[in-house]
Parts: sequence; structure tokens; C-alpha cells
Amino acid sequence: MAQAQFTRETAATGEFVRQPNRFTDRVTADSDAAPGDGPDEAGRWPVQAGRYRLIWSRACPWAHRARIVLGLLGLDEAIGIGTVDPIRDERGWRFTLDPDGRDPVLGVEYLAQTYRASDPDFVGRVTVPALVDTVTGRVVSNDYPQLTLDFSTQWRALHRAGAPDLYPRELRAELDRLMADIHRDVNNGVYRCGFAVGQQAYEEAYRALFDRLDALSERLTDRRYLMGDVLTEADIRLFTTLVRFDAVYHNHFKCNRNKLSEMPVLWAYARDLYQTPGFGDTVDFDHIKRHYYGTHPAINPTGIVPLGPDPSGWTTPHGRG
Ligand SMILES: N[C@@H](CCC(=O)N[C@@H](CS)C(=O)NCC(=O)O)C(=O)O
Repeated sequence: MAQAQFTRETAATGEFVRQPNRFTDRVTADSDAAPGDGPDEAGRWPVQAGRYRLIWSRACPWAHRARIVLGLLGLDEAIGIGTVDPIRDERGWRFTLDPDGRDPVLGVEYLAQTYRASDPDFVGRVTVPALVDTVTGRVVSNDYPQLTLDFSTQWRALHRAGAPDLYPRELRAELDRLMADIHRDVNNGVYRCGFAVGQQAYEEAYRALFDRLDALSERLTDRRYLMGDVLTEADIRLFTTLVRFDAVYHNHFKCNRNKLSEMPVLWAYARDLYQTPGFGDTVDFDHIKRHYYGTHPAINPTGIVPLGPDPSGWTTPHGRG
């Protein structure tokens, strides 16, 4: 079988099977821990302004999700943000964008140092996003799906005035189903296309991806957002994949039935979000392209980063809303 990008996450069928998230503690409003303390007996850390730090890469769709939610809720006042270099070296994510190559608060050069401080035996991929405790230097969570839901539901006391409710209680059952479909077929679906090392595994992922995009396009024909008139977590999760689609997934991950810009409803929907404060201003096509094309040698051995596509279409009128 062909050389896999991540051998330990590749099934015998050639299918990419993502590793589980290692750190699944939560920061919750009902934690019994006092401010300054570690987690309570149930693993719940206290909500506390200025204590935690979100480490993200501008390249990464899972981390980008957390960054957008933080901004929309105004939690970027309460939770610090550290940004890693889009290119990992053999020791992983680096703080080379910061003075002296260290995160100014955590004092580390590599995100791996916080993983090791939390679990000396950890052997998987060190991933972003990671919510790190600045008091103990430990990783609280790299559980990206729970992280953003907790920002919405557990951190309410520190939201900005007028913050949107991205996870409304009355919509949760439908939202959870929708987000599960989007995760399987779209967010992780593009990776299942790109990291497949068997023809059949690739084709299955490709079909599921474009079938789902067609269904989402249909859904968005007569409504502005996935749940209707209100923006929710599901839109953010779909956006972070759509915004990378033509720049990397279409070519690098072979998701090439057509480009996003050739799917009129989804393209207008994605531009609408891009032009909403908190979305486009967090997008960095340079980081996105350098990360994907530059760090997957099994897929792009030369590491050459394509110059296109022209991103200027993102700011053109979308005609929605
Ligand atoms: N935590 C998840 C998703 C997050 C994730 O995969 N992030 C990527 C960037 S998009 C990452 O940090 N990769 C590090 C690596 O591949 O070594 C996982 O373990 O699969």
C-alpha cells in the first residue's frame, strides 16, 4: 500500500481514521474548584478570566473554529490567544511567530512541551486547538468539538453584551445531527479524501463529501444560515472547511468534482460569512496554503506551494440576507 501521511491513523482498508482527542477536561460554570485551583474531582476546571490560553494555527480548520467562536462571543478578552507557525518541524507546532520563539505567557517554544507536561507518555500527534492552563502549564482540552460548545454555554458570564447564542437550547437536537453529518462528510470528509491510501476509500469519501455539499446547498437555497435566520455553531463549522476548499482541498486533497466557487449557493453563503465581522478577518490564505502544501510530504513531496487561486472573489457581493 502507498505511503500514508499518518501511518498510525490509517486503516488496513486505506481509510484515514482520525486519532481520538487526548485531553477532554472541561472548563464549566458548575466546577467545584475555586479560582486558581486545578480541576475538581469530576475534571471540571473553573471559569476564570485571564487564566486560560487558546493555542491555534491560522491554517487549521479545527482551531479556526475555536478562534471564530471566541471572537464572536467577545471571549478574546477573557481567554488569551497564542498563534503557532503554520509549518511544524520534527518537534511539531512552534511559537516562532513570537519574540524569542516562545509563547509570551506559557514561555514554551513548542506546543509539545505543554502536552508532555500534562502527559509524559503521550505519543500521538500534538494538535491544535489546545486550551492550556497558564497556572499549571497543563493542557485542559484539545477536544475541539466540546471546546466551542463550552465557550457558548459555560462561559456565558464573560460573553460580551449582545453576543450571539450559537448553540440555542431549542435547536440542539437538530443542530447536533446536522453537525455530525457535516463533521463526517465535510470537515473530516476532506481529510478522508486527502489522506486515503486506497482508491476505494478515497472514492467513498469523495462521494459522501459531494453528496453532502449538494444537500447543504439545497438546504441553504431558501435560508440564509443552516438553521434559518440565526447564525449558529453549525455555520462556523461548515465555514472553516468551505473557506479552505478552493485554496487547498480541491487540489491538494483531490476534492475536485468542482470548486466551491462553482457551487453558486454555497459560494454565496460562504462569502456572506466571510464578510461578517469575526470570520474573514481571521482567515489567512498564506498560512493555510503553506501549512497544507508544505507539511504533507506523502501527498506533495516537492512542498511547492501553488500561487493560486486568486482570493479576490471572497469580497465580491454575495446577494444574500
Ligand atoms: N485534535 C484533532 C483535530 C485537530 C487537528 O488534527 N489539528 C491538526 C491541524 S489541522 C494538527 O494539529 N496536526 C498536527 C499534526 O498533524 O502533527 C486530532 O487529533 O485529529
